[in-house]
Amino acid sequence: MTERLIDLRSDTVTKPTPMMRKAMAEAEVGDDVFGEDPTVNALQEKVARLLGKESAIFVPSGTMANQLAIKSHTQPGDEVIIEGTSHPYNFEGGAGAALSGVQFYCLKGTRGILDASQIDEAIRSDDHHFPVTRLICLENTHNRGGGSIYPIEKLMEIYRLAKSKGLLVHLDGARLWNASIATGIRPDEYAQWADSVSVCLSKGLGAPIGSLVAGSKAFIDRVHRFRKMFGGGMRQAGIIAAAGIYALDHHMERLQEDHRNARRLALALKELKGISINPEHVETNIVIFDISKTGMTAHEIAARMRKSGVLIHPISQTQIRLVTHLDVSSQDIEVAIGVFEKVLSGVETR
Ligand code: TLP
Repeated sequence: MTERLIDLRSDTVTKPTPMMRKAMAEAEVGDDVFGEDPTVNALQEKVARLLGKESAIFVPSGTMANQLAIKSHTQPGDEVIIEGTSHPYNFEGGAGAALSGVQFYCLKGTRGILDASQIDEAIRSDDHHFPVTRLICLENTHNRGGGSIYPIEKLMEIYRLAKSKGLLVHLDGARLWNASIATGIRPDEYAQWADSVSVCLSKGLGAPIGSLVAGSKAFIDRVHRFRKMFGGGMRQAGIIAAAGIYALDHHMERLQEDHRNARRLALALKELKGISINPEHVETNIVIFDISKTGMTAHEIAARMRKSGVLIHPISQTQIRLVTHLDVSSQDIEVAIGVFEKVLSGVETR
């Protein structure tokens, strides 16, 4: 048997549980391109309800969800205001430019979080020299911000600003569930401050695949057309939608455990020589920290950790990201902390 690895690279690495696989195997299915898959329809209705939107549509990935939203909200040449470390701008292969022909206006957030006043300054005036500002894209929780949570008042202010200027707001809510469980603010309370929301089932919720975009009925009709164009129309997709329904019903509340594990990791890392981290900044399941004073690169540390069975994600020469999830227990976290202590035991500086 191969040695079991503790995989802290991402919450996308989870494997479906036996009960989830059972739900998938037993799912009623039909051809979803004809709108005839009862399980996909049930998932779409469930997520629309959870987000307080008229309609939702199932798509294969978070990237497709975000890009369909951008495509459906904009015209080529439009400008999209976004935070500079955000997922749609950095980690979606340049899709905004390639598929929608939009240009991004990047702002610098505090751990990914923007203020309405910053956005206000970035909105273009009505001048033929300028691109047309059309859309504001936000991310909650913010991945590169270290799983940071958008304060709901800020979302409200930004949405009100957008409406006063005739702009649209899209929320990348790949980990909106984490924000909701951490704060007790319901997903629909967050979603009311956006015209469209994308959510993922394949991150902390532990489904193997699947995301949704939610919004008004007219907007989702437009997304549906582009989903077909992008090749995202799926057939007996109830098999994977069933995993999503199972995940929403059974894996939501337990996100608290992931948040506790992330906090425990952060507190332990803070005690290690050469590591800089503020555990107060760890609000959900993502832990990002700086290793520049260890005398090693992030990749060297990752290689040493891997030899002892712990996988971590170097996100730059000097920064490492850890993500807690369904497939790492609190015991695994203690083992991972022990391995960090061993790998960093020779570090002199602090
Ligand atoms: N994030 C992945 C990687 O792509 C970096 C991860 O390991 O965190 N929005 C946000 C905020 C995301 O974090 C991700 C995935 C996506 C969208 C895209 O989702 P997928 O991978 O399903 O296309």
